[in-house]
Amino acid sequence: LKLEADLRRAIERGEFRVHYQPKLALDGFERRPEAEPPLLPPRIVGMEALVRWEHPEDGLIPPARFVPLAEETGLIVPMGRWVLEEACRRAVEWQALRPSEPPLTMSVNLSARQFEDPGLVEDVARILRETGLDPRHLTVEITESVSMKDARSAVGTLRELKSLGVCLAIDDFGTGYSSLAYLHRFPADFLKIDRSFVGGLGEGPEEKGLVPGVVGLAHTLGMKAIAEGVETAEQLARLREMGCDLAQGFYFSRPLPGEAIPALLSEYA
Ligand code: G
Ligand code: G
Ligand code: NA
Ligand code: MN
Repeated sequence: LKLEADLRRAIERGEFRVHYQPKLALDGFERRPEAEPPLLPPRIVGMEALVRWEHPEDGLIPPARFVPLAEETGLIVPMGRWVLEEACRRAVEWQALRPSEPPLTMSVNLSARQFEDPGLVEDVARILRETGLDPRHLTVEITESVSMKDARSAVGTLRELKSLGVCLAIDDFGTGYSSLAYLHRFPADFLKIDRSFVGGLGEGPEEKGLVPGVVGLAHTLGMKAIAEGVETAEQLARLREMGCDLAQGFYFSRPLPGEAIPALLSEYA
């Protein structure tokens, strides 16, 4: 109960922080079928915004410990607006650091309550306008379970978001119960392979077969595949072999405070 009261005050007091984890393009992204190209080093092409709460007494609290409560109380909606605004502002700032590179993209997570909020599309449009971020450089991530909870109405909301020009990602794919009938109607751009599958790469034959299967499914549906939770060079090598487009994980970088990102960008330039 104290946590709930604290959470209510956290927005007014500005206690939320956003950390950012880079998304890297693997070589498969630009592979030409005729040539056997040398492997280019992975390049940072985007960031995922991940919220934290800097509690005055308890220190930095991870989202697993307060997002469910924020969701229950509805506080996730104003909190999410703040995260989105902060992330879009940062994206514009960091794009300016690399004027000759393709513009860095920003990904933001939306929970069920946010996704169902009738003001969502208007909020996203307003924040894009106010921050000046090109809609094409924003990706909204919703989990497979949120997208399938009421798949018919989800398709409608996804289409509205899409009509703003933003990109869409289906997060934690493989952990929910997807209907392939709906999945192929989702106007999504990215399919994020849950890290529990990526962690199994290099183990038994079943685990080995699953990830290329999902990469193939993404491509069949006209989406790019993103592997989450890449922790080892071996996992990265497997993912490149199977043509996975993008990767995220501790192997490249943990989520970092915004202040640390300019240095990270020059390290991977
Ligand atoms: O940051 P961490 O690696 O602990 O993320 C854990 C979970 O919290 C992830 O499932 C992620 O989707 C969720 N999460 C992180 N940031 C946000 C956010 O800004 N909004 C919402 N709705 N969920 C988030
Ligand atoms: O939205 P999502 O639930 O996918 O959020 C990503 C979560 O995964 C965050 O909690 C982030 O800190 C965590 N994460 C990111 N990279 C790795 C990784 O390589 N290994 C593990 N175990 N967790 C990771
Ligand atoms: Na996510
Ligand atoms: Mn995920």
